[in-house]
Amino acid sequence: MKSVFSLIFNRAKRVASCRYFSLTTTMAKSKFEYVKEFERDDNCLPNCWIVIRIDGRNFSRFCDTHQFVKPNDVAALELMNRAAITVMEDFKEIILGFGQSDEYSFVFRKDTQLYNRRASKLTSNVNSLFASAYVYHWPHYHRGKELYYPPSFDARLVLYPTDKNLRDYLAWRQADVHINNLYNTCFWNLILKGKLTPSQAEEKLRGTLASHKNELLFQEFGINYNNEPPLFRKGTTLVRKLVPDVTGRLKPAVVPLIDDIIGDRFWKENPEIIGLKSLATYQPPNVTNNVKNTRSVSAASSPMVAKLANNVPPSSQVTNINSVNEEVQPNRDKEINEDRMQFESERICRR
Ligand SMILES: Nc1nc2c(ncn2[C@@H]2O[C@H](COP(=O)(O)OP(=O)(O)OP(=O)(O)O)[C@@H](O)[C@H]2O)c(=O)[nH]1
Ligand SMILES: [Mg+2]
Repeated sequence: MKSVFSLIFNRAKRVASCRYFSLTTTMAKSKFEYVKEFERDDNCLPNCWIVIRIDGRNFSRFCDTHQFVKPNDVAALELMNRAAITVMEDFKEIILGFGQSDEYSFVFRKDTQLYNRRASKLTSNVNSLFASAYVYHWPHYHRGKELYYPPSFDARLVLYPTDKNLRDYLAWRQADVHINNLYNTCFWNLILKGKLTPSQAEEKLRGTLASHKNELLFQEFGINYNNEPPLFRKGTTLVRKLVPDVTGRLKPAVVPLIDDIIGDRFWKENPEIIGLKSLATYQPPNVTNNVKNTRSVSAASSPMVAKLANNVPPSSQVTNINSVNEEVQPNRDKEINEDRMQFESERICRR
C-alpha cells in the first residue's frame, strides 16, 4: 500500500516539476522577448545596386609599421586583391569588385535577396570575411614578414538607384586612384631622388595641376607617368568570367582586370555585368599589341592570383589590350578633366 502511494506521489511530483519548468521557460521567453522590438528593419530598397566599401582603419600607421614600400607596395595590393577574391568566391551575388590602396568596393546584384537585403547583415559579413581573409593570406604575400597586430576595416553600404549612378560611383573611385597616385609618385620622387624634405615636397606640389605634375616627373626625373604600372594608376577590377580549366572546360572564376572603367569601352565590352546577363567567356588580350602593358603589369601580378583564375597566365589575365591606346595617346581633354577632378578632390592622401 505504501509503495503504491509513494509511486503515485513521485509521479505527481515529476509531472509538477516538468510543468513548472516549461512554465518558467515560457514565461522567461515572453517576459524578455520584448527587447527584440528595439531592433529596426534595415532592408535595402528594392531594385537598387548595393555597394559595400571597406577601408583599412588607420592604414597609414599599419603600412608604416609593416614597412610597406612607398608609395605602392605590390605585395600589399595583391593581398588586398586576394582578400577581395575570397569575398567574391563566397558571395556569388557580388558582380564586381574594385580596389585600390587600402579600400575595396563590392557591387551586389540589384535584385539580390541575400539576407533579405538587410544592410547590417550584408555589410558585417562582407567586412569580417575580408578582414579574416586578409590575415589568413598574409603569410603567403608577405613571406617572412611578421604581422605585428590585427588590421581592421570600416565598412559602409550605399544604394545606387540607376546604372549611371553606379558607373559614376566606380568612376569616382578610379579617378581617386589616379589623383592619389600621381601626387604620391611626385611626392616620393621629390623626396627619394630630389632629396627634398616632406614639407618641401608638399610645398612644391601645393595647388599644382595634373599636367604640371606630369611635366615635373618628366623634366626632373625622366619619368613618363603613363609608363608607371597600370596597377598603380588604375586599381584592380574584379569581374566574373568563364575561364577554361586545365581540361579546357569553362568554369566561372573571379578574374582581376586592370582597365579603365571610367570610359564607355569597358562597359560595352562587358555588357553582362550591369545587364545581369549570363557570364561571358574570358577573352585573353592580344599579346602582340599589349607588350607595353604586359611588361609593367606582369611584375605586379602573382602566381597566386593567376592560379585563382584557373591557370590564365598572369600577364594576360590582368591586362586589357584596349587600354593601350588610351595610355599611348593621352589627349588634352582627358588631362583637363583630370585637372578639374583634382581641384574638386579635397582629399589628397600622402603616403
Ligand atoms: N606605403 C604604403 N602605404 C599605403 C599603401 N596603400 C595604402 N597605404 C596607406 O594607407 C593609407 C590609406 O589612406 P586612408 O584610408 O585615407 O588613411 P587611413 O590611415 O587608413 O585612415 P582611415 O581610413 O581614416 O582610418 C594611405 O594614406 C597610405 O598611408 C601602399 O601600397 N604603400
Ligand atoms: Mg583607410
